[in-house]
Amino acid sequence: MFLQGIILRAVGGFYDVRTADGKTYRCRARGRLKKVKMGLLAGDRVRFSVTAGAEGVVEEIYPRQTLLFRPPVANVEQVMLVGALQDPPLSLQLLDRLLVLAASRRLHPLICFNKADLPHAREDIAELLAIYKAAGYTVFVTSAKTGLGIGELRAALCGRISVLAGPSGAGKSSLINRIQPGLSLKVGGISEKSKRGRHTTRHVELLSLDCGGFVADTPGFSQLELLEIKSRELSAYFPEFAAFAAQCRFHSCLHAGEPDCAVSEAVARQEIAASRYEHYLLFLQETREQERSF
Ligand SMILES: Nc1nc2c(ncn2[C@@H]2O[C@H](COP(=O)(O)OP(=O)(O)OP(=O)(O)O)[C@@H](O)[C@H]2O)c(=O)[nH]1
Ligand SMILES: [Mg+2]
Ligand SMILES: [Zn+2]
Repeated sequence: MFLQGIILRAVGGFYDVRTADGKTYRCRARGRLKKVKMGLLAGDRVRFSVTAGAEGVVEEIYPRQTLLFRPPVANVEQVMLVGALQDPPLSLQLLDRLLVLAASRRLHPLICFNKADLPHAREDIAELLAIYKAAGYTVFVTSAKTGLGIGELRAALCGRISVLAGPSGAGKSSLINRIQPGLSLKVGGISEKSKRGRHTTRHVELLSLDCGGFVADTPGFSQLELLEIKSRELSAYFPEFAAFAAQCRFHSCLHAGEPDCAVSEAVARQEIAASRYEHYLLFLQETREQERSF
């Protein structure tokens, strides 16, 4: 009997494969499948044969739609970028960097500002929301502590494969625990279940949501260099630049001081947020330095 499913996790040479009806099979893999790029990964959609009860053998892996290296997960559709409004302080530069990285990997990015309950949470939250909404992103404001915004966050994750990414301490694991009670993910360095919690190890795991879909809790993108991004492509990853960029005098305008640059004019009129443009220029410099070093 052949079935189809998705790999939730790899455990010591076995793969836990979840079928659409919610059953999990512990599978081995055919030897030839080990030659697949990076091997079989969490998120891979596979065809497998059932050998006994809840055991099977993975026969075939379906083409991957996306592939993340760190953490290694296949078929991720969207990335929820989580930043705390306070503790640790929010870095808009890191957020903009992660937005560029997500877009360059063809992952749909979403933004979540967490810890809205903290008394000293940023006063400029309305401004932050305005900047990122104007840039075309979907933004959530949440508190894993009080439950604020959790329903909306859950709705955005249902039915899709998502990863949560962002700095350590932002509250990614806490948010997942709120969204799907019972998972007891390790939070703030202490396992809520036991000291030997599953998530003390570094392997990646897809967690299934009752509302459908899967989410991977990650320690964040550890690879933050804009390595594979070309200076020419960079502005395409700032969605709010597009409408203006078409009006620049030069078709090849990099929006970095060229005459009649409609993007920098829009910044001067405050139609593009100064912080976004500043980060664009910083990343542009980084990508150019990378290119020069080759
Ligand atoms: N006040 C407040 N504290 C929160 C909130 N969310 C998380 N925390 C606390 O922030 C700390 C870090 O939360 P985690 O969920 O472990 O953060 P993380 O993003 O998973 O961190 P890493 O796993 O290290 O990447 C813990 O002490 C949480 O209890 C929140 O909305 N409000
Ligand atoms: Mg965590
Ligand atoms: Zn320009």
